[in-house]
Amino acid sequence: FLKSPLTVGIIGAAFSGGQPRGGVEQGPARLVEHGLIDQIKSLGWNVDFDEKFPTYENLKPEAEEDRVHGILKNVAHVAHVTKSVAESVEKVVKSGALALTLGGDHSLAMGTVGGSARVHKNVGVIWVDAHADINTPLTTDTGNLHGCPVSFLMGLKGTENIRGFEWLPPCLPKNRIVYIGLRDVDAPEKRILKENNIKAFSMHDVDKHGIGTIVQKAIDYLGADSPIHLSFDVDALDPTVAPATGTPVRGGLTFREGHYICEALFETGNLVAVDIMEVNPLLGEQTYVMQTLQIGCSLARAAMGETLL
Ligand code: 4U7
Ligand code: MN
Ligand code: MN
Ligand code: MN
Repeated sequence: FLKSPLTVGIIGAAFSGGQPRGGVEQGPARLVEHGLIDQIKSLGWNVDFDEKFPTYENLKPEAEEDRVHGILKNVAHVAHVTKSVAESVEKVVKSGALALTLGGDHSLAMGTVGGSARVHKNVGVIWVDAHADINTPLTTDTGNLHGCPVSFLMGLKGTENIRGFEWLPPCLPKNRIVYIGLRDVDAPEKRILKENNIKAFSMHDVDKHGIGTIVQKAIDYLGADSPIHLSFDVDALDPTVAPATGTPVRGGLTFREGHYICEALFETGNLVAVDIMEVNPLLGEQTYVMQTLQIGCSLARAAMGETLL
């Protein structure tokens, strides 16, 4: 699906409105400052990136506009920002380049997946995360939209008629997503996964079968000729590996398991978009932040063909 010469279009999505902790909006700039662009160039890719990080503050609505959706927080702001991200991703994917979105919180995936689904109707999503992010406006306990993007993409009950999201029609069928790394799934989310027969591999499954088998099953499930969108929440990794993130959960993927997923998906030749999400450089001590930034960069490189030998 990618044109040669291989080109990556980078979207620096400096946004934190899908959750309450400040700092995650600084993820993209810090990843770039860490050398990501040159690292990618040295892998032989052309890089299309304007070095600009929209703060999205100009898309912030009036306070009243955001108070109309009960428990959901910052609805109008998230809706405006994700709409803009969808347009950016769509443009990159349409051009035959890989869309690499640097987050920012995971509500942004409404925009990233929404954007790639506009180009590839049958896109398959591999969602690597400790969480299922499939709460609906009717099930969410926190009201944080970074816990809800998948339900909006699928158009599950309760997501219809949320003002601001008119731009996002249901675009992700229930059988076009596979989860890897789950270990902190809310009770209503478990019900949604079960009722809709959504493919999900938990950490238990990774332990039982090994990451090689799990990734192969995920690829087979989506189909060998399906375009793939990888949405990688760094909290899928164990907190000892990627500590600087807003919602860490013990018992996650190892360094190698995380990278293996990226490498194996690159090997399919079918990747059209990659999200590296939830890197928060304001959480934790400096050494932990550096470690997390380094891993954000190396995951991206792994998804772009960096191999060890
Ligand atoms: B992330 C949570 F309740 N499920 O809905 C929620 F546990 O993008 C967490 O995966 C969501 O980091 C985590 O708020 C969202 C909570
Ligand atoms: Mn998560
Ligand atoms: Mn997530
Ligand atoms: Mn998180």
